[in-house]
Amino acid sequence: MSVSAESFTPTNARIAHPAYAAKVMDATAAAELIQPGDTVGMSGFTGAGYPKEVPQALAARIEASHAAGNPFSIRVWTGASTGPELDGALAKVKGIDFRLPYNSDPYAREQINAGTMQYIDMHLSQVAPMAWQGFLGPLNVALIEVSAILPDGSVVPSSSIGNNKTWLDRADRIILEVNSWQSEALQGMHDIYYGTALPPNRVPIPLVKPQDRIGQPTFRIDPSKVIAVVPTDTPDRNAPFKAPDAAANAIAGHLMEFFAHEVKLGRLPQHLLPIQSGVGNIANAVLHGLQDSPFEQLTSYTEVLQDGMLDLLDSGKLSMASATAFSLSPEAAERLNNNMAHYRDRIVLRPQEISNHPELVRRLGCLAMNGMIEADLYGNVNSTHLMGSRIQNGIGGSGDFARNAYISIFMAPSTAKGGKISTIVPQVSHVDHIDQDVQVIVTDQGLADLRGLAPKQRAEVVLAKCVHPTYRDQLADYYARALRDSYGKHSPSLLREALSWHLRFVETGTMLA
Ligand code: 0RQ
Repeated sequence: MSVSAESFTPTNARIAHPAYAAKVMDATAAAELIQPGDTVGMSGFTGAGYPKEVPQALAARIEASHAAGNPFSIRVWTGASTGPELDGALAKVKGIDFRLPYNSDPYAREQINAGTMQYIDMHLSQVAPMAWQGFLGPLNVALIEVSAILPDGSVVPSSSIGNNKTWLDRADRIILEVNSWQSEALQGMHDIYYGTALPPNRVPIPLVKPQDRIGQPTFRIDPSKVIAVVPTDTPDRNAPFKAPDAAANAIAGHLMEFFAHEVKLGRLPQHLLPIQSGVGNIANAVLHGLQDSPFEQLTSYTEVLQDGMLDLLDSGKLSMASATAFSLSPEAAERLNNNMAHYRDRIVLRPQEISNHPELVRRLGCLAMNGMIEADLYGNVNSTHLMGSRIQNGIGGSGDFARNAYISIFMAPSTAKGGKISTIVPQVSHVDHIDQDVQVIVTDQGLADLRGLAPKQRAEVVLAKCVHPTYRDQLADYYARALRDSYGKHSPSLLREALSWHLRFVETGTMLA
């Protein structure tokens, strides 16, 4: 039913335009509008701003269809990881046939590793431009959480932007979830840049400082494509952070010392350079380390804002932060929501093709700090695959930043699985970041500054600084024999032994523990 503008009184203050109010329906009805086999571009980035109602209703429909002997599934594209109401709900009913570009949901992870869900793990900055190139196929539906539809029909994004601009532009049909749990004061925080194009029409992106605003605060949407609007007030669901443990604190300590040294030598400015901080507890511990550091007036040009970033903003250590999403514990999300107007002036949320854009990361000179699964003696890094074959999450934005950063840093505790596995190995079992893209490796044992070093020099520094004492002799012995017996002596390696290093952990059941 359509409503004329004159007679319109909004029933939900967040849906303040008649064309959209006329499309309001419940999640079950909206889920009926998604067809078996559809490719659905969903919002969501690290547990923020993902649709919460329609995916669950769709999962219920898929389950019922399955029980009736007509199983079906869809293809899901997102910004990055989402929440249990999306990936979890759909994966549990085997409702996802194909997924991109990043996942951290345990049910989806099991199916990906069982080989029953197709998964493309992509650099996050490349998803939108590749969707426009066309080889990923058509996008049937965009299912996007937003925080409000304004009286003039413009649409205010939610707690993440991710690829939403692209999904809204590219999809044939649009379903919006309007989430009134999200603060109204989010309005004005976003910067949606519409200047991207494919070659030969690409132009320079006019952003030269992390705080620059180069776009507009709302999405532009073709209202004729909107087929459903679903109100909700369900919170974003993020896991709480663990308090930093001894290893995380040691890593943070080594990094602070390194930054202070670089400032002293005049190789980094006093306020450092824009900080990019990856996901997880170690990254959060490093942000805590900055809190207690002598550095002031910091800026951040990053992908996600974790709890530690809010603390740095509160203390005034951080002047501003640019990202594409929040990734907050429930307590920090509440703090943000209650004080959104205060944070809004110091936070900019952007599409992920801009937050992670190689051109911008290179121009700004980001200090990139990302987690890793393992590194080898030469500084090649595996961020994604346990034992070379089982994917954990995905490369995410780590590659966007690592190759283009001013200093590219990777960090992990020196051991995994309760000390049974060394995270420094003869040769990584899967390569995400080649040694040219890795300048610093940090473990709880120490920091290896690999800049300007040739391969054998790198190996010596990694051995001396990063390896846990339990594995030091074993790795030193391997390296000594590699120096002697390797086919080539540029990056000495005993191939058979290096590759079998990991096998014993699989064969002895360590990976099942
Ligand atoms: O498995 O839980 O079964 O024991 O791997 O390990 O220590 O919980 O990992 O949360 O610190 O994340 C690289 C995954 C680290 C993350 C990675 C086992 C370990 C455990 C997970 P269990 P932790 P963390 C911008 C940046 C890529 C994306 C990225 C990541 C499980 O940082 O996803 O950087 N990075 N994005 O036991 C065998 C080893 C192991 C190992 C760990 N060496 N061998 N198992 N594990 N090391 C943000 C975005 O892009 C969104």
